[in-house]
Amino acid sequence: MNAAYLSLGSNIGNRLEHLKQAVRLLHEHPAVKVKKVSSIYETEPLGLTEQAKFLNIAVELETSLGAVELLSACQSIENKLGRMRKIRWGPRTVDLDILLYNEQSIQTEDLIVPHLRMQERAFVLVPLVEINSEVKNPVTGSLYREEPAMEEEGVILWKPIQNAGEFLQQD
Ligand code: A4P
Ligand code: MG
Repeated sequence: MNAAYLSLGSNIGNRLEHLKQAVRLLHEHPAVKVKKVSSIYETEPLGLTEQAKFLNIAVELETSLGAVELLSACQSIENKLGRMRKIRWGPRTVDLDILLYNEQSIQTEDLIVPHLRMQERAFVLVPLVEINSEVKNPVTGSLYREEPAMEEEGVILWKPIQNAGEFLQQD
């Protein structure tokens, strides 16, 4: 079995519903088990700032999929939930990024793990560290909770979540 961490974000329409559907589809995948879901954070848009605020979460998965297969599974969930792949860094119904896959460093044309910009983004780090405060950058060995970006503003706790079951059941 492999352990993976994902970051999910949505800033269009019913943001919570999009995140819930994405987590549900992950969980329904026969080769994926959702182990943990972070609290839900409302975050200021980064990159293209003239867009709506995001809801962001992190999830921990157990999966028998290889990293590239996991990326395909994430992309098919994005497509199913109607993501329009038009504007880089632009608005999206739901975006699923692979942050970490075991303790591997992967660099192919389509997949880079650890995710390239994760250590600079509070909207990625805060939910990730909430579900695992000991998680480290597999390349540098540094703890993500000690990254300076953890202290940045613009990441507000929107709804606390205790466990994956609670996340999937709430309205
Ligand atoms: N790709 C390479 N590595 C990975 C990986 N580890 N996980 C490739 C997922 N995809 C990976 O991604 C572009 C390509 O990245 C894919 O084809 C895949 O092969 P995309 O999802 O199609 O496009 P994108 O998401 O628009 O671009 P990018 O560069 O991934 O943007 P980011 O970095 O994901 O930024 N602000 C807040 N507050 N919250 C957010 O969630 N998200 C973004 C998107 C910008 N600002 C945000 C948020
Ligand atoms: Mg992305």
